[in-house]
Amino acid sequence: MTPEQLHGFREEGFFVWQDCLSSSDVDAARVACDEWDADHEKSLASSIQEGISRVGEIAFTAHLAEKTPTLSRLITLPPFVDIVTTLIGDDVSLYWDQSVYKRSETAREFPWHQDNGYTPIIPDEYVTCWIPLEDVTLDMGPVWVLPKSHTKGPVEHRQTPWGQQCYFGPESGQPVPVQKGSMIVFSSLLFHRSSANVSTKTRRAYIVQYCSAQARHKDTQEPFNRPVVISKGVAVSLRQP
Ligand SMILES: O=C(O)CCC(=O)C(=O)O
Repeated sequence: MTPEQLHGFREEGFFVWQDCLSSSDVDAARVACDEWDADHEKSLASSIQEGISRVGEIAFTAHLAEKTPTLSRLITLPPFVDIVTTLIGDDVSLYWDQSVYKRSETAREFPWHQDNGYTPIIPDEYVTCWIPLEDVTLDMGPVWVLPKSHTKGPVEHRQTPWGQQCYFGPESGQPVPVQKGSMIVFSSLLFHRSSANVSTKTRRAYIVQYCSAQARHKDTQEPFNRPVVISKGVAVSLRQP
């Protein structure tokens, strides 16, 4: 990471790392995510809504890296190792990973939240990498951020039918359209949302989040116990089934 990127993360709560992934690595991730998403969409067809996923609108498909060699390789490529050893330390766990597919003409935005609003841990801050699986333009429902909002620390969230929400004010924030091969790196404490997809294409993204290997559940103080991906500064392979 450059000093400018580190400054962006600390001061603004995010930065975009331009052109850090090869086209072939992103294509391979997209092929894998497309398959998992197609399976998930089929199962959503019978339940309509599952958590915050809604058939024909938005699908969050989680824990893919542990069962997909392409993705377990992706999440320990050098840019990720650089980000997490700089921002978290030498012993790092996979907090969560998921594809997020927002279908064409999904009118509803995904509401303002901090990632901490879902499953909070100690230490509070962890790191989210939002990876577009193709160019994501303004009309496709990109991520919007509220710069510097991470400095508020963890804030209260309200459960809404569309997800946890922590901000109901007038600020619209800053859109972060991002091209294939680049990614958005942000603090789990940063307020962010994603807007409507008014394009004719499904907006496809893969998200991977990292936390300290010593992390604990905030409510129970129990160890968080997620797979270690960096040990003593070196990438560790996730075991595949
Ligand atoms: O990709 C999106 O549309 C929003 C996803 C998001 O903010 C999240 O999963 O925390």
